[in-house]
Amino acid sequence: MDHDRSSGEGVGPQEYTLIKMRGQELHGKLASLAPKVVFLIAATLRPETMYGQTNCWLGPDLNYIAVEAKNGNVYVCTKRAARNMVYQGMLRVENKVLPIVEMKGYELMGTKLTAPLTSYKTIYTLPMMTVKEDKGTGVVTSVPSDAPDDFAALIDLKNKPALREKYGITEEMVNVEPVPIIDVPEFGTLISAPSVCQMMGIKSQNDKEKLVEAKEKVYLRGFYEGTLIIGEFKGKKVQEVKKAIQEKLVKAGEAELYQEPEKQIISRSGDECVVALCDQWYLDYGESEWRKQVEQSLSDLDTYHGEVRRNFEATIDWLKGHTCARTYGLGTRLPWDEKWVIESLSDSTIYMAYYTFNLRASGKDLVPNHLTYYLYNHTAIWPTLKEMWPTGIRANGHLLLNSEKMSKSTGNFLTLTDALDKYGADGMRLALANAGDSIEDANFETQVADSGVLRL
Ligand code: A2H
Repeated sequence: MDHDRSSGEGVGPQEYTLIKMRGQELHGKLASLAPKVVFLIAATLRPETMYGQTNCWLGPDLNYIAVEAKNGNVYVCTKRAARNMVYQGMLRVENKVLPIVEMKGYELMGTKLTAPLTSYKTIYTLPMMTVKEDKGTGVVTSVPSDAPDDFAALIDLKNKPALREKYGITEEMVNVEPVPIIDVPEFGTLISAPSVCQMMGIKSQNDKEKLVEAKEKVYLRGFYEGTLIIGEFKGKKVQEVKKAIQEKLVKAGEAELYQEPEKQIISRSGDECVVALCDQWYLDYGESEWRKQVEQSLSDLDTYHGEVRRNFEATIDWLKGHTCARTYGLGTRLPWDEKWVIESLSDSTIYMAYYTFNLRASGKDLVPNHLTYYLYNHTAIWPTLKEMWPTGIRANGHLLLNSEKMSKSTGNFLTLTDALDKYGADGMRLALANAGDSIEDANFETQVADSGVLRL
């Protein structure tokens, strides 16, 4: 749906494992939910580290809601996460977010929880200042052995009685230690996150810059070189067991899979976009015989520019099965299922066969999608008639106006007629000649047009 976005073009979905942390004794606003079973659901990218959970993090000033899941349980997370879940069919109410309770993170501090795989029978919700409202569920599981962020936030709470007091946290709740779960050759017998934090002199979650560096070190090595030293998959490489542990948790009802946009996406109607689970029609781009024909068609094609050819090659390399239809908007009806309309980048891929000379000229942003579909569709319609295949594609950069994107919605916009009225044909020619060559963006500078006219 790239064409329907005002920002976030090319942004894809990110999958998280939601770890279900079950409330043992509920206090405050959550107490009213009994006898329902309440879970705080933590979003993680590292399900294989769940053996090392010591506590759960919440942002004290973030807003949380409780919603009813499809299975009748109650889930606590941010409203934004619940909205994605609605569209993924995870909640009981299907067409909107219906909070049963709303609360601030600080109201939930010190909640007793049971979490899967960890050796701690009870873990507590504790405050972490860096939890983001716009990522995951706003509930984060803490694995201080392998996540420097978690380790730093935990030592803050251990070292600062005033911080504990502010949020009603007792010493007992932070009386946990990092559990050795992953062996990384480079760190010897040491536990990754605490040893890297110590080496780098990290004393608190406020050491933000050092933490960025520490995370790079720990995550890369832990993931690529680490071996599990605990549990059912003991002795196996982290990379090999990640998926298996995730599946096991999901099967046991201890986790769910959830997706959200990997960065914020705003639609042209101004809404924040979600990842939705929908029926779709796919075109089988990438199928090996079909792909061979497309590679043939590309080798016969004049691209005028090496970079354009390389972009086509890279696209053909990764493009597999592509969703091609939607249920709204303008476009051609899908012939075999008329409630669908062909989405705009997949539509109009054949009409160029009518070109009296066949050169296709188009924006370079269409090479990785529409123009590649265009090659695929020509070879599909005329598998044996090469004279019907495209002979030339010339890609151009985008037209910038005074170094900014031309856009009707922002007002940075100039039509051909307006420009001619303002600067005349000569001013225009000078500004265009100065605007740039090849497939780089062309920059029309009004200053050049203006001063050109005066010089003439
Ligand atoms: B990970 P990415 Cl052991 N705010 O889980 C801040 N951090 C959040 C968050 C939020 N709202 N939601 C999730 N996270 C954390 C475990 C773990 C994680 C380990 C090692 C690395 C690691 C235990 N904490 O993540 O920005 C969660 O911490 C390294 C990337 O989407 C989640 O996985 O890439 C990770 O950040 C998601 O970060």
